[in-house]
Amino acid sequence: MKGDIGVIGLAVMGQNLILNMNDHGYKVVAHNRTAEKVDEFLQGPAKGTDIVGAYSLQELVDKLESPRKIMLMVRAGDVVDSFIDKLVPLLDKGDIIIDGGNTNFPDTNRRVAALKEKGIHFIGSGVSGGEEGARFGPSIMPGGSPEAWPFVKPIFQAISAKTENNEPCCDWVGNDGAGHFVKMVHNGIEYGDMQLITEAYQFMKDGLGMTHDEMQSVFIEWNKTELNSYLVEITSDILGYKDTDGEPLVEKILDTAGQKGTGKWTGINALDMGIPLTLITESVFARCLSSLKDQRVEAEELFGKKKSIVEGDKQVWIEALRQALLASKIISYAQGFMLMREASNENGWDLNYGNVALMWRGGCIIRSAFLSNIRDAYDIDPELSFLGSDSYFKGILENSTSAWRKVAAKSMEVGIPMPSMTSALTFLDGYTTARLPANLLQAQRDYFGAHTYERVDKPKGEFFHTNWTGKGGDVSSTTYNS
Ligand code: NBP
Repeated sequence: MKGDIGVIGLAVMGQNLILNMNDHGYKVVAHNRTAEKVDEFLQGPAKGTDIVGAYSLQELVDKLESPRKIMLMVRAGDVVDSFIDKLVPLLDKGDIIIDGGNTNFPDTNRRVAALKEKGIHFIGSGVSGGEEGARFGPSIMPGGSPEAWPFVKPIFQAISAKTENNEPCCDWVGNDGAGHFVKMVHNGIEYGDMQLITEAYQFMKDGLGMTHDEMQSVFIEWNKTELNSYLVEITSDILGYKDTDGEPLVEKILDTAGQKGTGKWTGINALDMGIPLTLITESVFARCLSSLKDQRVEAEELFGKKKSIVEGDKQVWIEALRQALLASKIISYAQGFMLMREASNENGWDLNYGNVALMWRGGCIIRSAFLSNIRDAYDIDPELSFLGSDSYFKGILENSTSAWRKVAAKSMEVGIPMPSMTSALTFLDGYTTARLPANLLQAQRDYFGAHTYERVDKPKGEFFHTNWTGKGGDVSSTTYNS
């Protein structure tokens, strides 16, 4: 009997996805560049299963049922291109290559188009959930050649995480690089969620002077509220974890955050598309700032920074912080969905936002109860332009604004950096202000560069230039927005 699917790449993600596919009754053929890893896998974790090995790409291709489905779980970038180049001469028209790595979506756009010309279908799929997700049910976000989806769908939906209603956290996202785009935004949102939690932690630790056991209890309680999520849950575990000397391990970890680029890509795309994705971008910058450790240590001394004590009823502050965190999180998701909406319009992807929320509901790092509410919001209005306008989320934003402002103001007053929580509030203030000061900005642009402006008392699209000083000419610059 031939194999149902081939997987190339036997590192942590590949091995666990293969074992997951095997559990669901699929016969998997496993290949890896370094052939010894095939043997190690077959004699180790795959022992006693139906998984078979292939020591060359030709052997892999020969062992697969047509149309062949070959999934790459290798390092993103050139390695994917190199496998595609080697596979294509061995494949038949109608065969399917899937890239399940963390690929930047323009690469997937390019590969879908290039392989289409050769009659090969290509799927670029986000896979989230790390090792455990891959093994027992990840969130899977596939996009690319739609013709390939019916062949891959049963396998992907079988191995994916399921919601509490047993719906698979995997569905077709859209054409081209849509799957990898949605995975990129997922990772950006992950940056935002993590940053918001760390800001709450710093407020509690430095401002309120709470112990780690107290903070752990707070996160345990928060996890029983609308904030219920995987990241809040693991934060409570982390805060309770003691090193061998009985002290909290978290305080022994160097405070410089790493990043692999997906948050940065999300920010770059937001800038390219003109979407105010402030919270995620601030979260990326917060990681950049954290990496300036030596400079920060010197600057704290240079500026003689004092301890940031927050006075007042601790319980009242903790509840205010919870509300500020929840409201900021709504803004983060609202901005992320705005970015996906813009990308969908620009690329003709026709994204289904309710389905995206469903795919993130289980299996992935940002899984949370909150995503069910997002799905409900898009069920009510599939074209919702701002998540915060949905009645459920609007209610939370309105109820939390007062507490959110108190936390933001206090953090500024005592000097606790909370870039993401405060920028989220500023975004909401801007978004809900009908008249912003951009009129003055337009006047400045026209003053120094004859960039022209539109008038509130004239139809849109009519441009005016004023000779502000009486010395400039009447020639204006051409009007365009980049
Ligand atoms: P890695 O990203 O560490 O990739 C390891 C695989 O890439 C091995 O099979 C390795 O083969 C192969 N490879 C490398 Br590295 N360089 C190669 C080359 N020049 N030619 C051929 N093969 C090469 O594995 P991973 O952590 O399992 O991740 C796989 C993909 O999934 C990545 O794109 C990753 O970003 C993504 N992802 C990872 C996670 C996670 O939690 N780790 C989560 C979600 C997505 P070798 O054994 O011969 O060196």
